[in-house]
Amino acid sequence: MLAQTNGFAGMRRGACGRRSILLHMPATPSEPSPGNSFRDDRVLCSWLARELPTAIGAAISGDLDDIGAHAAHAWRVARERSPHEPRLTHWDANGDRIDRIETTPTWQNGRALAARFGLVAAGHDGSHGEYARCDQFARVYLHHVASEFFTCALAMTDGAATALKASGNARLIGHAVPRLVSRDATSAWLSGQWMTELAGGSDVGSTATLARRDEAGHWRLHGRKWFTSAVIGEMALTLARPEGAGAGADALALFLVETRDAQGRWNGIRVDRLKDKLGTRELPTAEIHLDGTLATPVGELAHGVRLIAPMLNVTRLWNAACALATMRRCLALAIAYAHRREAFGRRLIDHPLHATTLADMQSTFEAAFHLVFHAAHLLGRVESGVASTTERACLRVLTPLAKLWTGKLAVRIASECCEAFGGAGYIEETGMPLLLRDAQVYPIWEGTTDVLALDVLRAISGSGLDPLHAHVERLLGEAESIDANTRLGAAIAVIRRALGAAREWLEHHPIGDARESGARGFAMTLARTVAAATLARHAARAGDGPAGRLAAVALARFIERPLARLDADANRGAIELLAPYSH
Ligand code: MFK
Repeated sequence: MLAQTNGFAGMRRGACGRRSILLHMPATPSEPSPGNSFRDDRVLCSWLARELPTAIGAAISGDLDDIGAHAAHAWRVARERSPHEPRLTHWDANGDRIDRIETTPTWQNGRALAARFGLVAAGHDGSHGEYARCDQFARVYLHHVASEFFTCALAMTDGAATALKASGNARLIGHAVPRLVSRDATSAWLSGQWMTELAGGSDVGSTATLARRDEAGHWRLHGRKWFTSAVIGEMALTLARPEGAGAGADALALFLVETRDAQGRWNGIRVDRLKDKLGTRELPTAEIHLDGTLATPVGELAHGVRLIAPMLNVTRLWNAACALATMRRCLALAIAYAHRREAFGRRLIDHPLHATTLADMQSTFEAAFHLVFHAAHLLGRVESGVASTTERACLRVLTPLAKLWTGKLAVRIASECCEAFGGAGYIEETGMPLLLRDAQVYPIWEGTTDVLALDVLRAISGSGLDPLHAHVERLLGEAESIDANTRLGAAIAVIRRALGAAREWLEHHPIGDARESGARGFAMTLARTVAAATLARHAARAGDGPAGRLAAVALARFIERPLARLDADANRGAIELLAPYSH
C-alpha cells in the first residue's frame, strides 16, 4: 500500500516511534520538540497502510508529509514568539461603525493553508470515493494543532457544504458549495454555524431569533447570537423562527446568511464583543446582533434542526479528529520527555509506574484513533453511496459516541501529560498549559457530553442496538478469520461480553428517567467497546509484524480496564444529595 511512500517506509521497518524520540531531542535540556507529525505517527501510518487502497495512499502521502512538516515548524515558531489574540475595533477615526476583527498571523494564513492542504476540499473530492473522508480526516488530524483552531472555521465550512448538499436546494448548492469546497484561497468561502443563543446553547428549540419578510418579500433576521465562531467568514447557516410560527424546535427554519453585501458592508450584523475564553483564544468567537439581516431559507420553513443535523454530525466528527490530534501531541511530548529526563538516577521512562501511566494513555489513544477513523470511513461510504443500511445506522450512533468519548479523553490526557512534565508542565513556555486549556473546549461545543449521550439514545430509538451489534460482529468476525494463531481471542471475548452487557442494560432500562440517567455510562461503554473492536480488527489486519504486534499490545492494555461502565441505578439518591442544604 503506502510502503514505497515518504513517511510510511520508516513505519514499515517499525522504527517510527524510536526515530521520533532520537531525532527530535533538542540540544538544550529544556523541552522536547515534535518532528514531522506524519512520519512520526506509527498509528496513523499503520492505519493508512491497511485501510486505504495502495493508489490512494500513494496519491496523498506527499501532502500528508507536507502537513506533518508544517505542523512541526509551526510548533517551533509558536514556542519562540509571544502569543497573539484577535482584536475587535468597533469604530473608525470618523466615528463610523466598522466592527473590524483583526486575526492572528496564523489565522491570516489559515485560508491559504486550508486550500493548499485541501482540508475541506479533500472530503468532497469524488475521485477517492468512499475514502475521501479518510483522506480528509488524516489531513485535519495532522494539521489541527498547528492551526490555532482555524480548523473550527473549516469544520463549519465542511458542515455547511454537507448540509446544503443534503438539503437538495439546487440554487443554494450551485451558489455556495463550490466556494465552500474550493482549493483556491482567493475565492474560497468560510461558513459559520450560528446556533447558540442566550436561552439555548443545548436547547436549540428555545431559539428566539425572528425571521420576518420585508415589503419586498425578502426574509430578514432579527435577534442575538451568543456564540458565533466564524463571523469572519463569508456566510453562515443559522436558525430562526418565522414570524407567526409556533414554539419549539420543529417550528424553526434554517437560513443561509451572507455576512457582507456587494459593497463589503456588514449585512445587518453588529459584532458586540469577542468572548474572553479559557482557551482557543486565537479563535475570534463573537457575540452578534442580527438587525434586519438578509437571509435565504435553505428548505421548508420548519424542521430547521433536522435540516442542520448533517452539519452537526460532520462538525462532531471534526471535533473527534481534533481531540485526537491534541491527545497525540500531548503524548508525543510527554513520551519524548520521559526518554530524556532523569530523576532518582534513571530516565523517567525506566520508572515502571511512569511507563505504565504513559502506556495506559497511549493504548486508550490508539483505541480512540481507530474508532474515529472508522467513523470517518463510514461517513465516506455513506456519502459515496456504497454503505449498507446497517452502516448508515451505525454512523448515526458512532458520531456522537466518537465525539463525546474523545472530548473527555482529550482533557484527561492533556491534564495527565502536563503532570508528566512535573512543574515544567505548569509553565507556559512548554506549551502544555495551552494544550490543556484548549482541550477543555472539545467536550463543550458541538454538544456537551450529556447532550450527546442523550443523542445516542435518540440515534438508537428506532432499531435499538441491532445494527451496531451486527457491525461489531462483522469487525470481530473478520479479525477472527485473519488471526490464525488466535492471539486476539481473549480480547475478542471481552469485547463480546461488554456488548452483551450493554444490550442487557438497555433491555432492563426502558425509556424514561432510569435510561436517561444512565445514558452517559451506556454511551461510554459503547464507545470503548466499538473502539476495541476496531483496534482488534486492525491488529489482525496488521499481522505478526511490528505494527500488528504493537496494535495487539495496545488492545490488550486497553481492555485491562473494564469496557463496560454501566450503572444499574444511576439516579439513585441524586436529587436527595443535591437538595439545598438546610439544618
Ligand atoms: C476543532 C473542531 C471544531 C469543531 C467545530 C466547532 C464549532 C463550534 C460551534 C458550535 O458549538 S455551534 C453549537 C452547537 N450546538 C449544538 O451542538 C446543539 C446541542 N444540542 C443538541 O444537539 C440537541 O440534541 C438538539 C438541538 C439536536 C435537540 O433538539 P430537539 O429539537 O430537542 O431535538 P429533536 O426534536 O429530538 O430533533 C429534531 C429532529 O432532528 C429530529 O428529526 P425528525 O424531525 O425527523 O423527528 C431528530 O431526529 C433530528 N436530529 C437531532 N439531532 C440529530 C438529528 N438527526 C441527525 N443527527 C443528529 N445529530
